[in-house]
Amino acid sequence: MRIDVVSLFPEWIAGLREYGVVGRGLRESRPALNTWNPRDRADNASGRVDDRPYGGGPGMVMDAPTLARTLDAVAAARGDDRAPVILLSPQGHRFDQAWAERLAAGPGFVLCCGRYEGVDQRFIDARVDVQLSIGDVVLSGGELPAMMIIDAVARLLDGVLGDARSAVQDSFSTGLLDHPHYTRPDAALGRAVPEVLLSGDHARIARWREKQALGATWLHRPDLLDRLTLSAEQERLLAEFISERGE
Ligand code: 4HQ
Repeated sequence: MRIDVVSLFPEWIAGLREYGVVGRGLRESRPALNTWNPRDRADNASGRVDDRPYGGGPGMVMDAPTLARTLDAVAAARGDDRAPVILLSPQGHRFDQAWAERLAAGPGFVLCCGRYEGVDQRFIDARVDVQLSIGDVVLSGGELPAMMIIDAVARLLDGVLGDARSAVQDSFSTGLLDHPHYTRPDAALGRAVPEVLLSGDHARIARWREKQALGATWLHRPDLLDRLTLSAEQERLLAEFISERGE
């Protein structure tokens, strides 16, 4: 997989290579990450890539021709695959695990990061395939959303996570929040580890974890439960969680 990022701050994006399991994957081209600075394709000596908005108002708008020339260079470097061009924008579809899985299954993609007030609408209409948003919050640029997307996608690729089960068991892949985790020591901060986790009874541990995951989702994200059809066993575990909660 190949990911290209168009950004006025390419060094920030490239910093992803330095940290964690995704950093290691990127260093080993899983996925290959390339950055493109629109400033390198500005048509003026000062490297200006923005201009004042038609109609007036505050701030600056990234100009369409400079971004289009940058995308032309990306397309030439990628060759002719059908990689979608994605613009990070509060107007986009909400990025979630389903989007991460969809993108991880494809040939890669091109992320365009806007700055200032945004980008000329003609660039969006002519060259952008899909707009994605990381949530209802206003950021100063598309770089952090782009980095979120790269992280979420890269960790789904083969060989990026140490243990393939990690991705399968993730919250949202199961449709539920995660169960609690504990490690040594067995008494910490005046609290014990739940006895079942020390029992060595793997079936009982699996049931306890499933019950905690269902319970956490019921408590904190009931909207996620509405989207699932629980098995009879899951219904029973959740009912147990709810009744034990009162005690
Ligand atoms: N932006 N999800 C870039 C965002 C945003 C978001 C605001 C996009 C500023 C220039 N992007 N413009 N939320 O807040 O993706």
